Amino acid sequence: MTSDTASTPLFVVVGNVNQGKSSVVAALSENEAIPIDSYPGTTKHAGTYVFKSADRELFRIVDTPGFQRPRQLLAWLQARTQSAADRPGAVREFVETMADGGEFHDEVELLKPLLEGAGILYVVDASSHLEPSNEAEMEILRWTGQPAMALINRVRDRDHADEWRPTLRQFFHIVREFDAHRACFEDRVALLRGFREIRAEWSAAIDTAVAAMESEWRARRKRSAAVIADLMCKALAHVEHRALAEGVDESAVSVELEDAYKAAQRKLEVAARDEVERVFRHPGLERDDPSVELLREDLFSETVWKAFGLTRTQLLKYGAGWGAAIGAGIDLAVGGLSFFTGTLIGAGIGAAAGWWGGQHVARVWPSSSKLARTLLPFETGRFVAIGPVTSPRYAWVLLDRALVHCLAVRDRSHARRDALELAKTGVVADLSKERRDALDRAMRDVLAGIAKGQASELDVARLETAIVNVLTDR
Ligand SMILES: Nc1nc2c(ncn2[C@@H]2O[C@H](COP(=O)(O)OP(=O)(O)OP(=O)(O)O)[C@@H](O)[C@H]2O)c(=O)[nH]1
Ligand SMILES: [Mg+2]
Repeated sequence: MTSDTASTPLFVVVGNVNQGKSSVVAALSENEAIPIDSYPGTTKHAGTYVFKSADRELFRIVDTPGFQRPRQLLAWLQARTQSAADRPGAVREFVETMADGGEFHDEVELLKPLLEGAGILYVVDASSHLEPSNEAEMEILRWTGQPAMALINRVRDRDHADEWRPTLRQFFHIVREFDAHRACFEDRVALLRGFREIRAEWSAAIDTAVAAMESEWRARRKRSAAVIADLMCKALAHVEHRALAEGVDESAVSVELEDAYKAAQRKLEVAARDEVERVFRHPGLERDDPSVELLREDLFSETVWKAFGLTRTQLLKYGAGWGAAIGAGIDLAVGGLSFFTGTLIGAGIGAAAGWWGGQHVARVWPSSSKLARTLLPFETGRFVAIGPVTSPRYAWVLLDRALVHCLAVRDRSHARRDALELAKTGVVADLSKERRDALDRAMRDVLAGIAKGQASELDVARLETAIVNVLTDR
C-alpha cells in the first residue's frame, strides 16, 4: 500500500464521532452509498473508497470511526516517549500493541491507515464547542508526522468556528471551510489542490487528478445536455396513433389516444432524469418527497405550467416563429374531420385565450392529412394520430423542468441522504436573450425537421450546444 501512495494520493478522514467524517468522504468520493446517520458511532470500521474517472484511479479516501478515548490514548503515547523524535514510533507501537482492538478498537482503526503514508483530513463540527478531548485528538494526529488539513464542517445551524480556528491553526498545515452537504465540484477540487501545497511528492498526481476531474466534469455537462436534447427531440417528435376499424369514428379512441400520448411524454421525462442522475453518479437518488413536489407534479398539471417555462410575453414573442416552423412542414388544412378537426389535446384552462394561454400540447391528425402520411408512411388503413408537439409553451415547460432537475442533480453533494431538493421555479424565463433565442431557434428547427420526417443531426447538435451553454453559465 505504501508504494502505491507515492503515485496515488491517499487521504484518511478522521475526527471525533458524529462530526460529518463520512459525509466528507461521501462528498469527495461521489459515493451516495456510504452510511451516514445522526447517531454517533455510525462508522465502525475503516473503509477505503477509490475515486476513479474513466477507469483511472485518481485518489483513495479512507472513512474511519471517530475517536472515542483520545485523552487515554494520548496518555499512553506520552508515557512511551522521551523526545519529539520518538512520537511517530510511539503511534506505530500503539497500533501494533492494540491490534486486537479491545478498548481502543476505534483508535486503532483510524490510526492504522495513517501509518501507510496517508494525508490527514481532520473534520470538526463547528456547530459544537471545542472540547479538551478535541485538543488531545489534534495532538495525536500531529504525532503521526503526516501532512494534515483541518476541515470546518457544520452539522447544525450554530457557528462556533471562531472558537476552533486559533487551536486548529496550531496543529494543521491548512484550515479550511468545507460544508459536506453543500460542497460543489469547485469546492472538491479546491480541497485537493490545497493538499498539493502540503505534500510535495503528490503534486504531480494531484495535478493529474484535478485535470481528469475537470475533463470529466465537462464531459458530464455535455452528456447531460445530450440527454436533455434527446428528450426534447423524442418528446417533440412523438406520435401516437390508433387504427380505425371500418365505420368507427375518431371520437371512439380519443380518450385512449390522449392518455397514451401523455403517458409516453411522462415516460420520456422520467427516463431522461434517470440518465442525468446516472451521469452525475447519483443512481439511487430519492425523488419521492414533498420537497420535489414540482418535479413529481404531473407534467400536464396547471401548477407545473405556471411555475416552469416562459412568461406570457416571451411566449408571444416566440409564438410567431413556432407557427412558421410548424406551418412550413405541417399542413394545417386537415379537412375531412368534423368532431376532431383541429382539436388540441390537453386543452384545459385558458384554452379560449389562444394556444399560448392554454395547455395545448399537440394536434390530432386524421390519416387523410399530409402530415400523418409523412410521419406514418407504413400505415395504410384509416387511423387517427396525435403529435408532434405543436405548442411552444409545452416544449419550454418540458425543457425547463429538465434543466432545473439537471442543475439540482449536478450540484447535489453525495453526502445528502434526503430527497432531492430543487428550485420551485424554472430557469428559462431568466436566461439572457441570447441564450433563450438560441434554445428557441434550435427547438423550432428540430421541430420543422420532424414535421418533414426527421430532425437533422446538425439541428440536434445545435440544440445540444444551446443547452450546454445554459448549464455552463449556471
Ligand atoms: N446540515 C448538515 N448536516 C451534516 C453535514 N455534515 C454531516 N451532517 C450530518 O451529521 C450527521 C453525522 O454525519 P456523519 O457523516 O455520519 O458523521 P461521522 O463523523 O461520520 O459520524 P460517525 O461515523 O458516527 O463517527 C448526519 O446526520 C449528517 O447528515 C453538513 O455539512 N450539514
Ligand atoms: Mg462515519
